[in-house]
Amino acid sequence: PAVKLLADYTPPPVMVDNIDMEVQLHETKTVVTSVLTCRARPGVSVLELDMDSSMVINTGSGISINGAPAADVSVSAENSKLCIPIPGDVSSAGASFQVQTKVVVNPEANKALEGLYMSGGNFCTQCEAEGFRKITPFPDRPDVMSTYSTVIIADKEKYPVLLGNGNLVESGACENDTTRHFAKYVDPWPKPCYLFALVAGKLVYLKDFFTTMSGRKVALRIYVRDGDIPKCKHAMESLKRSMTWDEEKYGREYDLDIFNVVAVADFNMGAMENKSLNIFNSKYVLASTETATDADFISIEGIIGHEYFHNWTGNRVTCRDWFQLTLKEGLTVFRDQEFSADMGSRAVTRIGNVMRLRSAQFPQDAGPMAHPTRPESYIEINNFYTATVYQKGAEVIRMLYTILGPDGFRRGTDRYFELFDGQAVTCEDWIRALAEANPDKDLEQFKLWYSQAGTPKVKAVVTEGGAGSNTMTVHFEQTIPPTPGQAEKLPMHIPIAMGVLGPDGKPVAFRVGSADGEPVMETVLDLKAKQQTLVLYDVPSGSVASLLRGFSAPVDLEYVGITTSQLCFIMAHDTDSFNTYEASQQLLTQAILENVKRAQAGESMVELDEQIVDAMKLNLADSSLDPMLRAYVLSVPSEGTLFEKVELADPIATYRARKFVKEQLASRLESTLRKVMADLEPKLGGEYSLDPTAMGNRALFNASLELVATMNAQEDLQLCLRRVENATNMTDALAALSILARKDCEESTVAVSLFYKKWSHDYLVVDKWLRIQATSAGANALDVVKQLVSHPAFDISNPNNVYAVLGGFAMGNPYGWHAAEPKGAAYQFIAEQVVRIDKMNPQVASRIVSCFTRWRKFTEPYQSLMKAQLEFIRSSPGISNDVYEIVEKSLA
Ligand code: HT7
Ligand code: ZN
Repeated sequence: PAVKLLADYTPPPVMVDNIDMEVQLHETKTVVTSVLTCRARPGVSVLELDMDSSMVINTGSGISINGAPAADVSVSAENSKLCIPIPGDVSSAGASFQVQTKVVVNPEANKALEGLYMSGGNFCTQCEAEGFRKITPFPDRPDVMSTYSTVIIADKEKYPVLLGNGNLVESGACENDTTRHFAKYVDPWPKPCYLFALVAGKLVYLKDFFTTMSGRKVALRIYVRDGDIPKCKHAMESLKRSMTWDEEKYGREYDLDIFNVVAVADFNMGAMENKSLNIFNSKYVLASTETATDADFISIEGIIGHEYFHNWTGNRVTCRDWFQLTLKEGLTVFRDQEFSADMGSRAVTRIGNVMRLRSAQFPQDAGPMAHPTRPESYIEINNFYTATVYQKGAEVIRMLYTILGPDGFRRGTDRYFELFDGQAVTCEDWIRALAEANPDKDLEQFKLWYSQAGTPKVKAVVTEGGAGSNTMTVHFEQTIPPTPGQAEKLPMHIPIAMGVLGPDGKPVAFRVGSADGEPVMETVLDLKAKQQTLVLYDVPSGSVASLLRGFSAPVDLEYVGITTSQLCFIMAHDTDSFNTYEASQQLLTQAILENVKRAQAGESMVELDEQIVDAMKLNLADSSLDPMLRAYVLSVPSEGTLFEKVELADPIATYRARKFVKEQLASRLESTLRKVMADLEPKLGGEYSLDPTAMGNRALFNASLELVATMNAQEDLQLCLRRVENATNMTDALAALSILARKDCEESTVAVSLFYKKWSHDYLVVDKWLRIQATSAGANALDVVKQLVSHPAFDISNPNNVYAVLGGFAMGNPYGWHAAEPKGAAYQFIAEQVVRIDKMNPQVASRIVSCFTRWRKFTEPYQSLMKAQLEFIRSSPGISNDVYEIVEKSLA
């Protein structure tokens, strides 16, 4: 397959200023007629339109230019380009000309869920990144921006609701066929074709309105299947909060009279920001207390916000080419993270962001798929909707925010919109706008974050009294590991936020750089050189430095020589909540890794240090702390993050050591845990609330219950069972179910079956039930997963089901996945499923095949057995480019 290179970019030979579409919807034969108003660059004599082999086109009579049949039209060898010669008189002097095409497509046969397809009996579309070419021939690239008018025509009974981008300008019955009706939409804002959307079906809606800052009234509607309206309230409230927030924080107002959201059950990703017609995976819209967890409510708010924020960062200002994807995604993730932080608890939101970065992006940055936030080459762009482009991309924006400060950053975004509204631009353009608005800042070196892959490692050595009395010297050294295609790296610009805790645990006011500098409580060091030293003055002896506060840069920090007691001290006293959490995670990581070595050597494990137990007790018992933070501090690092800490990971020894430490926490903290649960109990009843404290209380109770349940006392198992049966909210029911699903006991069997009986009518809750089993089962997980795949509730063509069962097993259950017997049986099963799914839906298959990417990370026999399955997939006939790219790069 062809490799696309950023270096090969050239501007579009033909611009399309406007497109008029007519879409005659039929399940198997939809007819799409498009009229493109084009302008060719001088010297361009052939109009090349992207198309897809699945569409039927009559190159003889199906195409005309300025009303006359086009001559010598050809379709390129792989059926991917329609080549239409432009007669000389038509394109002379850059004049506009009109090209009409007519094609037939088959939505019902489209199981790839890209282009026009059917979900639950309704028509819908997904065009990002390159799906528009599956609907109509078009220069399918984001730097071709056009205005759109769309006439949608469909059977009136089966598809009463017809939705398109922009404003509805006309609708009614079709004159020539009374069984059909039409709706015409006009979108006045020029947009790239990946933002095109249409929906037709039997849908009902929740309506509301929003008055913008300039006083315009915008109609808001959320379209769902009959019966689901009561579950749309949270999404609607989130949408209104997003609209207000974007006005207040960025001065961005919504620009049309209507904003629609549609929920569909079959969707490859989370949601899509189509202009004024966002289409969502229904799991990110529908929520009620009974069916959705606290985490679901938070995700819905974040994703509704994310897609809405794209209206400015992505839609009004878009990407020049797909290499620039992080321009819109990194910035929009940063915006949604900040929105969530403002709506809930800032500290807790930040910890969640970093957990996600570390569990998904750090491994990617250290493996064969590592790429810069702005990749330089790809085979299939759908493979680059990655944690690096999204999550690391958001960290890049966050660092810019830290470097420029809130006011400088806002000046920069204002300048960005002022310069580039209505254009398709690059990451360089973004930095240019920020730099123009902040002439005192130099962002040149910072740009390396866009071009260098790999997680920088920062070593910090802290010494006291180095340059005189009452000083603290912090010496930093940065190294960036080699990544595919990038052996050597230049030092990066890394902002390191830091503070100091005095010997009494109180924050210290210190001076930076000279003894007569201004006293500050916190500073941000611009680490730019490979090695750099910072001297802090007025620091009392016995103080401890608190480094990388708030995780101010996406780096792997090694605080050389920090002791267990200093980490416990930070955990107890730091005013930076992120570092409180971080200290606990480092302490637990060290304890687990020590025991991994012992497990490998066949030695007995060492108990948890008394200091750690005491620090944990202190945290647990401190009811003045945010309960969610207390729950996070108690959380044991995931196996995935532990694997990253060693050269070669032994999954079984890691599992055993982690389990041991968890049991240690449970038994050594038992009385405190039980007291916490007893104190929380009365606060948990009453009306369900999404207030951060209420959510934190539930999280802390459930985290405590999970720990005490590791001791398998009958009364705790019974309590879990009762909670599965009687909990009035899904957060508590699911937490209890996941505790039991990990065990081999009577209560577990009963809980799993009664949960299904209770919820079999709700496909989103059934999805949770599928995932919990796939992620929780132990050594018999492969058998469990095989049963789930043949369960009537599982549909292999539904991405959510596949991600829940196959993704949950291969990427969310390290023990079950690696421990399956005979060794490698689970890998073989998943490889076979990948090949099967790839025939229907390459995007989903390539997400699942990523479970093999890090095969080199594991000890034998795991690595050889995983590699063998990659080779099996590579040799399977007809694999898609999507899967091929991941497999080939993994094996390289
Ligand atoms: N911009 C969207 C990314 C996307 C997507 C969404 C649904 C299905 C397939 C997709 N391919 C790419 C979603 C977002 O980041 O906002
Ligand atoms: Zn996005």
